[in-house]
Amino acid sequence: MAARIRAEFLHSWAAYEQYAWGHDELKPLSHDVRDWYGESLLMTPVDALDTLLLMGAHDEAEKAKALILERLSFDKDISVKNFEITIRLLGGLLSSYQMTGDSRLLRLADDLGTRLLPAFNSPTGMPYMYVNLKTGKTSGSRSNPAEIGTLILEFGTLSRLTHKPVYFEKAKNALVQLYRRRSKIGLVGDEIDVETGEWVSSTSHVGGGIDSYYEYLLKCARLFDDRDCQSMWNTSIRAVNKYLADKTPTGLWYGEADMNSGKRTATQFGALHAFLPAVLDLGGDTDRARRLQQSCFRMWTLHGIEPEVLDYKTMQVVSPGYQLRPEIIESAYYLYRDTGDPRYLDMGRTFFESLVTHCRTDAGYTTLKSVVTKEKGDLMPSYFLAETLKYLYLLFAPAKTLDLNRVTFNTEAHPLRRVR
Ligand code: DMJ
Repeated sequence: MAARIRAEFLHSWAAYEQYAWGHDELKPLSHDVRDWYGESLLMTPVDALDTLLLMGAHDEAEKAKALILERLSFDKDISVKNFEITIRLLGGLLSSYQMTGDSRLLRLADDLGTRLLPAFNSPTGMPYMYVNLKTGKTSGSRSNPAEIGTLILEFGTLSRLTHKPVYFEKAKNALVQLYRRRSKIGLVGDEIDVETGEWVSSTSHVGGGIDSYYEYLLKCARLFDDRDCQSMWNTSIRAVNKYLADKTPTGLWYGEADMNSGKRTATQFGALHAFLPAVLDLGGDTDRARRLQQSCFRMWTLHGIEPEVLDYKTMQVVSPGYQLRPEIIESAYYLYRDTGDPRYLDMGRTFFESLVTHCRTDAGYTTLKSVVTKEKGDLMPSYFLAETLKYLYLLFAPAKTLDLNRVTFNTEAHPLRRVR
């Protein structure tokens, strides 16, 4: 299985090389490219480099690294999303630096970190959504917990490696400021104004816009031995389990509730929510993690591949696309490494066969517009190579390929090691 997954990774990488070399992302059906900001920031090569290294694809890794070192420049007059650039580029550069020891990758990370720092210059210290890489001009005062609270692993590691505490301090302050604004019952909403510190939306859930905030509370405690993060995680996960968890005839799910009253507002769960079994398991709650992963698997097998959003009460698809997302595979990987239960390998086989059957094209893999009709979209997001195929590969590869006890994955599956 590991060899088959590696072969599919190389099929996808070859397509990127052939049709999109030097661009952010490949559009596999049209053989066209997608550059997020008009000019390329090498999203796919930076995101994919540590997967190439882990899979032992030495020639491809060398070529990708050479491209990055030759062409990647952040001296660009573009306004970028702080969160996406941090998790994909800063995270990718840092893990590749730790894996290769090539200090030029760290220099790029340091330069990028410096350019992103103005994002934190809001009245509350919570970052604006966008920052211009050349001028430092910020925009986007309405943000969300995921974009505010998913920065500390990357900024913290950068601090440790460069001996510049400012990165860690800014990201930690943002996390604390957000946590302080939780409701009386301990939940957060899914939109907040970083200038006023007021919530714009009081809808609470564990899906997109909030998801990785929780992930980083726990992982910050783990990577940096940070007691504040540990205590913020303990308090937060208690509230999440109390108000968002929903035991139904179709299994355990985590739905939506109002952050102030705790009242259930919707019974929706989707591909992004499927990160939670991994995080619950990492936090020591294997029982809930296992039960939730069973529900996620049910969501996957309903139409032969998972929808973006499902109503778990009616089991009707709410949002039918499949964006080549990794979360459910990531959870199978954590659970397999923790429990050794072969059911997670079986799940992995199902995930892989579905991907090959429905998403494979002559030029890499593509998204689906609908898991019901299986109509294809036209994009291979960089996280497909950074995360989806990496977690799938690691699920089947010998455990020694990567010791999970010695790394902490950022939310884009870039493994970060502790820095003494
Ligand atoms: C990735 O960029 C990250 O995993 C992020 O946390 C959520 N969205 C995508 C994958 O689905």
